[in-house]
Amino acid sequence: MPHSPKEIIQSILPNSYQATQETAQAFAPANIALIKYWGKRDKILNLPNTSSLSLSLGNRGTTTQVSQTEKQDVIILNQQHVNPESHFYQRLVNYLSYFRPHPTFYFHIETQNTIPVAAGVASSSSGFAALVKALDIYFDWRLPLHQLSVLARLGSGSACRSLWDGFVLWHKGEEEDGLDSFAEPMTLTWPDLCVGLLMVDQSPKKYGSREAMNHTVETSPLYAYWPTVVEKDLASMVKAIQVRNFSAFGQILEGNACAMHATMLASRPAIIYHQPQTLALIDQIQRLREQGLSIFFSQDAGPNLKLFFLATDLKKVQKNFPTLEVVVP
Ligand code: 2P0
Repeated sequence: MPHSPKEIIQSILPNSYQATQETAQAFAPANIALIKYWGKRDKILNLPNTSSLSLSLGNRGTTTQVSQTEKQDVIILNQQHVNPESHFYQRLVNYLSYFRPHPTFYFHIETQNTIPVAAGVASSSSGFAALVKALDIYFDWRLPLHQLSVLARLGSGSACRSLWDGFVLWHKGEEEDGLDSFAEPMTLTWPDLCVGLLMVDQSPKKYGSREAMNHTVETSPLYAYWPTVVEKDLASMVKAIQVRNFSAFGQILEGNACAMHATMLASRPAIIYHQPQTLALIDQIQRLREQGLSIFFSQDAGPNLKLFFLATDLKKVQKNFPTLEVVVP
């Protein structure tokens, strides 16, 4: 039974392959989890303890070009050469090493985010998804999307949900090798649903999500309850989307994000992503809701908020939050 990322990837890829074109390019959307992924059963394979559900952000995401170069891998992010000493470079090169057709094959990767890096939306999700899509074209593997989802997950967990538009469900899977832990699109749509980003702080996060996730699993006494919360929320969320019940959708969305942060808050020492302005905005959202405006928030591993509302309320929401960046539709 293969268990290292390299063996698992080898079991998916053809035995031998080579570049079939000079360069290949692909786009993948960023995604926001409506029901969060927080905690792994396998840290090396990024296998989650729970399933999760996300919404992709349309044309906001990452475009990546793959070609070959000599001597060492070159990575260009938003038109800037990435320093080979940096953690980002090392992480990407470590991942690329799984895909070299021979040991002295070096990659030239050029990647561009159409979502501001500072917008507080994980660019690693669209980044690894765009990369595997571009590799698939470049080497002409023609892998089914659920297998590309497995490959993307080995780069970053949430990336496995960025292979599709719309609502996407990541099945946690049961197998030790994780070949059954991939995402798939839901056949549900909701054209009126809007998402906006509310920026609080653009500086780098206090703690990276990967470390914060592991710390929560290892030290939070509330973590034992998290899988039960997710299971219930996921089932109710699917129903709310099916019948387009926005009020139920929003309550589950907000409750799930808050439960994740409560679980983190109980870690020892506590992980706190909220800043004073985050709390002020949550207070404002709750007050507006009491006044009849149907808006709800979600929060990921950072102080920024994502607002969810329906298209009919767009003008009112923009009036109350002039800095809101509307990303979907
Ligand atoms: C999510 N987050 O479901 C959750 C909610 C942040 C909060 O997935 O270690 O970068 O690469 O698997 O995917 C962020 O964590 O972590 C994340 P790794 P990832 O979107």
